[in-house]
Amino acid sequence: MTSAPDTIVATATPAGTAGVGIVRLSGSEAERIARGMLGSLPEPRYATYRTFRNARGEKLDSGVALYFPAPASFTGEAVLELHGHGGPVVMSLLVDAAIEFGARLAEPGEFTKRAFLNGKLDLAQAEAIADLIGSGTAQAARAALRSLSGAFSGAVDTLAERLVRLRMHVEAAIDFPEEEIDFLSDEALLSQLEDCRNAFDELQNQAAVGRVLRDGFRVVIVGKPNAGKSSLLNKLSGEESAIVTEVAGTTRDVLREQINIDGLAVELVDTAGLRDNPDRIEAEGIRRAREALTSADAVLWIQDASDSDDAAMGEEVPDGAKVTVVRNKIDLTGEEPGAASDGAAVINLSAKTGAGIDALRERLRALAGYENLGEGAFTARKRHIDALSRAAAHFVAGCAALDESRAGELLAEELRLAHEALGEITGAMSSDDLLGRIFADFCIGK
Ligand SMILES: Nc1nc2c(ncn2[C@@H]2O[C@H](COP(=O)(O)OP(=O)(O)OP(=O)(O)O)[C@@H](O)[C@H]2O)c(=O)[nH]1
Ligand SMILES: [Mg+2]
Repeated sequence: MTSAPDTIVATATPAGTAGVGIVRLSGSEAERIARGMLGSLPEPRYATYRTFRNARGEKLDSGVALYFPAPASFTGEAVLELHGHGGPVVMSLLVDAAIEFGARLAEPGEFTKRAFLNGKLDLAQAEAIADLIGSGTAQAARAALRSLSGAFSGAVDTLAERLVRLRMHVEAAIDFPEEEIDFLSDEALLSQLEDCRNAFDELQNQAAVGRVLRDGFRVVIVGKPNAGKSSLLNKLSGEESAIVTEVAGTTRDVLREQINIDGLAVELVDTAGLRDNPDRIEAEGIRRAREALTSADAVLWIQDASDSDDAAMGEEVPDGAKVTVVRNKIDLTGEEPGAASDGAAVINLSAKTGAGIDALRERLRALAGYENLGEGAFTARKRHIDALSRAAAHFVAGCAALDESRAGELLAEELRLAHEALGEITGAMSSDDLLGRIFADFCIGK
């Protein structure tokens, strides 16, 4: 364990007034500062009632002091917590006193960073702390807690294990080329590659859902003017936030509403109707609508079912977007509400009466991967998704190199890069680790 040279201090509770406020210190000087501010060191891990004083011995407050000697603390360093009366002035007096005694103000996230540096948490777990604190729904909080307790890191480590075994296999074969090796006829290798590919797929899917749990699911509503986009936004959110009129071109700006579908945080985005020859303001609205489309997790293409001209989806929707065609105003056509195609890619509904809205909610849950969440869900971030897809891309490139040119060296190199990218998620693996593993497992030279 490395002990940081300086001792940091910060208020751990939110700014403002409350019954109790907590000032936290961490670092090698925490013990000395505790003696200074409290008169003597409290018994480790016992709540001890004390008077809190500054360097001149002036009484600042009194309350409960908690002392955690290193390494059995959140940061792995000596930690002192002062639970005082929760007012901003009291808190800043306590922080100032700790600084007089030699602490310095902590940077954002520095306590958690030290916990990471001291091996108390890996990177994904450290991030999960912030996600747990910031979670917007109970489901997101539960998922963040699972990440914090290591569910995500564990899954990443399991995949990394597979890559390590593969690398050992391939690199050992390359290092001992006495016999000509035909990788493509190596059944064990091929089945390991297959397992690895499946493991990548599964983890990428889980992480994508985890990202949605953390960041929410962005649903962009587009379509021709007057199709009923704003009416649908209002119906789904249960509020009259968007202006609805029979005038085509009513919405000219991008409107956002947060809704919660059974714990799934959804950001609904209403946009200006897409049409040719708009006026200047509307043209800007249409430009913004197109921009919103590029960041959509799902797109709702609204059509007026009572208008036979409004059928084409146009080329507006980006490739690969998850599109649902919503045929609105079925109260005018008498059509059946609900899914009108396999997999509910087309849904009949009425934003006016609400018929068919439940089918749309169901569809959005399914698109978000929310259906098969189960108890195993964990949160993930864009950083993790990016690292995962880079790792997967290297893995796939390695497999392709093997297929096309039987190039074991290229496979080995891509596997190394895949492993490295995975390691970024938890901040875990270095090439030294791998060398250690190879020597320990293979006893080369014996
Ligand atoms: N009968 C019926 N009328 C609807 C329904 N949905 C919307 N309308 C009407 O259609 C008209 C247009 O609705 P809006 O929600 O403003 O349509 P929009 O797509 O947002 O239109 P723009 O903002 O101009 O692009 C309004 O007069 C609504 O009352 C529906 O389900 N049934
Ligand atoms: Mg509108």
